[in-house]
Amino acid sequence: MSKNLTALVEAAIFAALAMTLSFVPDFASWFTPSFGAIPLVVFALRRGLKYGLLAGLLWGLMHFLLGKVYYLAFSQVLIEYIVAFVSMGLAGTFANSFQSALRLNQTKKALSLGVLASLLAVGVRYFWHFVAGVIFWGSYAPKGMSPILYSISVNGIAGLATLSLVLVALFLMMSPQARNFFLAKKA
Ligand code: 218
Repeated sequence: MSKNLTALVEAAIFAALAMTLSFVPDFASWFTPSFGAIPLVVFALRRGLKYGLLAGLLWGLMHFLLGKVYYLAFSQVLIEYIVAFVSMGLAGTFANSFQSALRLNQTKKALSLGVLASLLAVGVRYFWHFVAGVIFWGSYAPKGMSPILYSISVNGIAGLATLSLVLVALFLMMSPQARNFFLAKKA
């Protein structure tokens, strides 16, 4: 198989994996972390920005296929299921430097780049959920609470919880065997 085709197939597989994890029940309503962020960040660090963005897009689109979309308005759905999910691929910005550090056994440097990648991806994604929260979800705020404060609390906590999951996974994947999974790109 050509290299591009392999990466495309992997993007579809990782988007599907992320989507499977989106079926973890919302045990904490909108505070529930996004487990699918783990495979998405791992994949983006393996294949880079272009394929990472594609996998994010596919993950977002799968919500439509499987009826997992919370619809309040067209622009809200666009922001929360396309823009926000595509943003997860931004982790791929650091794929080259991350993989170079791994190849040189600079584990601490690799981990720092991984943290940066996760922070960017999860941060930008939840920024969009925050924006949508202010504009569209304000009526769900407790009585007397401003939509901005409500959205910051909900999406801030969910974003931080998601980031924690991704960071734990990344840390575990620094082991000498597991780290090889990241090394898909040319040196
Ligand atoms: C305040 C608030 N409540 C709910 C939402 C909707 N939201 C939040 C996070 C993630 C997702 C995508 C599905 O996992 C959605 C739709 C919000 N943005 N703000």
